[in-house]
Amino acid sequence: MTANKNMKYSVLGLILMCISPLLHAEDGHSLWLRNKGKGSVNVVCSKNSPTLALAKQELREGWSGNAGATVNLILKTDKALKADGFKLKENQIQANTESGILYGVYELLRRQQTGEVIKEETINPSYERRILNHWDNPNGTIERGYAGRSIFWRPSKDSLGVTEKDKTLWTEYARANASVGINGAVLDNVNADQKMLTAPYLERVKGIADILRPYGVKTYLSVKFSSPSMIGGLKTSDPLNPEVIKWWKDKVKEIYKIIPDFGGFLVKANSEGQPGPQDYKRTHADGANMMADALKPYGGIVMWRAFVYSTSDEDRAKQAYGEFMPLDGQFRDNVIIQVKNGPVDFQPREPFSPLFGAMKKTSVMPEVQITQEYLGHSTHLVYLAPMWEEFLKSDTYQAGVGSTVARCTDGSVYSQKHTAIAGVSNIGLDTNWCGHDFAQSNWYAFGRLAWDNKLTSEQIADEWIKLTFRNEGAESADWNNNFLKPVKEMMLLSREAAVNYMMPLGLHHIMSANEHYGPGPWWAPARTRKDWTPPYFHKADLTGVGFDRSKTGSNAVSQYHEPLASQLNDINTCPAELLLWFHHTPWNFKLKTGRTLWDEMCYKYDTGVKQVRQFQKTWDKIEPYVDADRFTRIQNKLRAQSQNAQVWKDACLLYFQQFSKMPIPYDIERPV
Ligand code: GCW
Repeated sequence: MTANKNMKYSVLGLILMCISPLLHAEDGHSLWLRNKGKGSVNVVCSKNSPTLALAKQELREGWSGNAGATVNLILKTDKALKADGFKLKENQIQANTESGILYGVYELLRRQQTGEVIKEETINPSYERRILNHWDNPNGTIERGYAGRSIFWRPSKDSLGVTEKDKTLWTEYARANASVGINGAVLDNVNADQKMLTAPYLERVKGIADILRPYGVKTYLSVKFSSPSMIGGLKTSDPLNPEVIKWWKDKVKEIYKIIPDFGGFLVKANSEGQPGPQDYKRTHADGANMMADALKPYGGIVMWRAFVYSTSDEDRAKQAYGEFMPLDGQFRDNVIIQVKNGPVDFQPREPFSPLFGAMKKTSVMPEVQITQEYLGHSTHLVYLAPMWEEFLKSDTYQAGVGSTVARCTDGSVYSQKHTAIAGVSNIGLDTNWCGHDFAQSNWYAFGRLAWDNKLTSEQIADEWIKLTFRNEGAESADWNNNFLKPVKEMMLLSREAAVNYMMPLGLHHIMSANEHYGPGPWWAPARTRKDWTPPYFHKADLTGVGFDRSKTGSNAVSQYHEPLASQLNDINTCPAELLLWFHHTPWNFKLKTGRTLWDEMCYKYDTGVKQVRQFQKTWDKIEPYVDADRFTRIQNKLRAQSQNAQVWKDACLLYFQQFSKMPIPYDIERPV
């Protein structure tokens, strides 16, 4: 009996093992690429290549325009088009490059599926390089990853050989990226392992690059600055040492020999314990330029991160600006400084980093985080496009009114040889790729915004919902009113809801230590770095709460351009959503809403909780419009999110109340 049962299980196991590569692939197909075409199409293209073959195949499989139509794919040089750009017509896609044709195909198909107009248009991407940063370690784990293990790397005991299963998975990954315009992937963690530059790992990178190439996705690597001494047998990694320079040149040559279209390096140097040029009394520019010179002959770039801060007493939010501004103008033209959207660290809400627009003679690229390190991991439904839209549209005033972050980084304001944007990926081996079904929308949204930084989060949500959830034959008015509308509303509110129940009014970095999931405003062990502890950031005491970054405090406001600097500096003109970021504010300070700071804080936390409860109700009502699997999965996640929101509210209000010593207002539900 038992033997029989075991056998039954092992047969089942075997079957599962055989079909599991397909399972992920199937699911991959079903990301936002689940529509099958409704009609046949005749595709005319005089050339052939792996990329063009994909373009044709996508058209044939996804066509839902007029049946029997003919579509022309035309490759010809046109000055109005950038490398990946294309001219779109109902029955024609014209581009300078094969990747341009492929992007045109995805655009055409998306418009057919979402019902958007298809008129004659010239479409160019906002950024030349639209890159995912994978914080994947060679042993298969992912730093801040919440969707399972790495799709690229495996436990170190496993072989590095590329399997058919790998290929299927990477093909699905590349296709999903290409469909939203993502054209680059950094395959390993910025906390880089020197192993990545050794021959067996480079061989696997080649294997990955070969799969991603036809989809126009270039591979990049994060590299450890001290590689020459760690794996090259040199005594130093000093960037000005001739042997070190030669080591990098040789390494780059070795890489391009097997990956001719390799994109370049991403470097985290002298940051959170990582080695860097400062270890040898050299500057970031010395380090970045040395690598840039090695990559230059092959067209490669260096993305050098500005996420730096030390244990000094200086306000952590000010340090990157302090370190990088003096170097403006010293970097090679194939170096791009990669700057996180905010000056601290991917918090639910931060002002934009003051480096945007300020470095006028240096290419600067934004880094946003798709994985929800500080936004509820893969448990909370938080659609991040509103946050990125807010960030990209922030006016830096650096070159007059309208110098938005988007325009200061995409080449519209300053001439940059290269432009780029990076998103820290939320992808893993989980069957739904991102842990939470709605987290897929953040992968999608990153790609769409990287392609067009003027898109609204609403339009992106609209597209994504239609592509991901609209069933064949769904009656459209009914579906629009009862699914699209409420779900879109929920998505659009979700980021503000998270800010409300986690860190409203400019509060930041008050999460629990290490995991960065729940609340922890009290966490401050004696021997920990102060600038990692929440009390360093919220500075709550009997007089008030918030970090004084005004002129009377750390003066971080001075890093912003006028008139913004003065607006932020004055407690009466500083926007309420950033109040406690810039001001230590008295508990009874009156806000524009008429409430005191304490009452407003209570109100915000409570609003956040209520918003999530509303999301639960919204979701419960849409049950008839979605398959049972996704319905239940998301319902369960929302339940957890709702409980978590309550915990955040109770914990934070009870913690801060010991300082405010004020009662929870009567119309706010009291913590239990
Ligand atoms: O957000 C912090 C994370 C670290 C991360 C670091 C960085 C990769 O907590 O896990 O390390 O930022 O961006 O370098």
